[in-house]
Amino acid sequence: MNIFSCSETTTNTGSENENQTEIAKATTVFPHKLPEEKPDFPMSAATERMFSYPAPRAQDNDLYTLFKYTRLKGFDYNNGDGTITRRDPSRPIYVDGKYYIWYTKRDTKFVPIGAKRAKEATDEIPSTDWDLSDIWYATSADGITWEEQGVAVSRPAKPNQGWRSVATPDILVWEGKYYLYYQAFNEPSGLRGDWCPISMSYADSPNGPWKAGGNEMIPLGKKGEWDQDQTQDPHPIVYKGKIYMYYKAAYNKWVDKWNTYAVGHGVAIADSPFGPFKKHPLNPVMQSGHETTYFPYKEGVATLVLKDGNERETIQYAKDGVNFEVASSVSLPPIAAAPFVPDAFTNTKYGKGITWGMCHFTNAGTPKQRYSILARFDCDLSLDYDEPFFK
Ligand code: AAL
Repeated sequence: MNIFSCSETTTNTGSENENQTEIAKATTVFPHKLPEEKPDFPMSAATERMFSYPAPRAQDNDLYTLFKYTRLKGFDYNNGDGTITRRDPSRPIYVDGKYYIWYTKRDTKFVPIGAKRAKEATDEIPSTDWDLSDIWYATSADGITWEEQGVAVSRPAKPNQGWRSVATPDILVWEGKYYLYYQAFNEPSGLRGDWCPISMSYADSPNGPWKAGGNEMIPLGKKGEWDQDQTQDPHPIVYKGKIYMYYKAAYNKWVDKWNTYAVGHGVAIADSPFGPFKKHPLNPVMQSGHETTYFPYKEGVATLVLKDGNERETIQYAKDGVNFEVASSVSLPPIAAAPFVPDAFTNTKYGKGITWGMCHFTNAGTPKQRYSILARFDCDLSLDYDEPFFK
């Protein structure tokens, strides 16, 4: 069939007349052998778009993958009664023959009552799954069987920043030292949305001890700015010789108007782990997704865009770490993905990508006993991979 002489499939350029002219010009039959270059004749929007992808088959696109999930061994959840949660893991790092991860751990007498009832939260009753939490760490030889080592950073005494909950950590290795960035709450999440800025603790060894290194590392935006209520999900990489800290802020979280809720990501750049982190003038650099997952890839940065927004379930790439474009769309991506990124902190000029990491599954348990579990994901987003196992 000559698809370009069919009136319904040609580009609509506006007026009836222009449209007729376009249709009249569209007489070339699209060839059976796919052209390598974009042809110079009128095409439908979908056919035009086809030439902006690296290959016709998604499977041949380096930034396409399927995901496989593995249940972890070694973590106890009180038989799933909802009183223990582990979620929002950091990226694993490999030190002295072991992988290390840090994560939010809530171990409370009661189960969370939910953000909408945050006013009823007490010192023992959490509002959300990440309220009344501390940052714990675990080690593993293979990324599947983990040994929980204990608390890395606990909630400081009231009224210090983070007294209510510390959660959602990620790690930076910089000049031989370790820096944990995490959300620090001074109120039960849900009271004013999910209000919190980011604090930092640092140590000479991944085993600690961790010293308080600063609060409001990425200050909240001024009233009216997109990140006025929260700077969350800190996710540092070393890029162009500097610390690029990607972070998240949600618009209108829990105002109960879901048509105005959205998630944006920004990047703030620093020369030292202690800051100051300077927000990029083009923030937000991403307007879809939820938790942050950014890794050096080729000369730029790639990101897994999850959960929220029109571009949810895509992998995107920015040659400059700032201006992201959709590279592929994926199915069942990991939530709160925290990949093992061997070159996250090496200031690589050509990022190699990722093959596995940690993630979480929320809403385990019954509706009244909700909690989250950590899991491992495997994927094929690495340039080093000779034998793709999913293609
Ligand atoms: C997430 C993250 C942040 C939010 C909450 C806990 O998965 O985006 O950490 O505050 O949900």
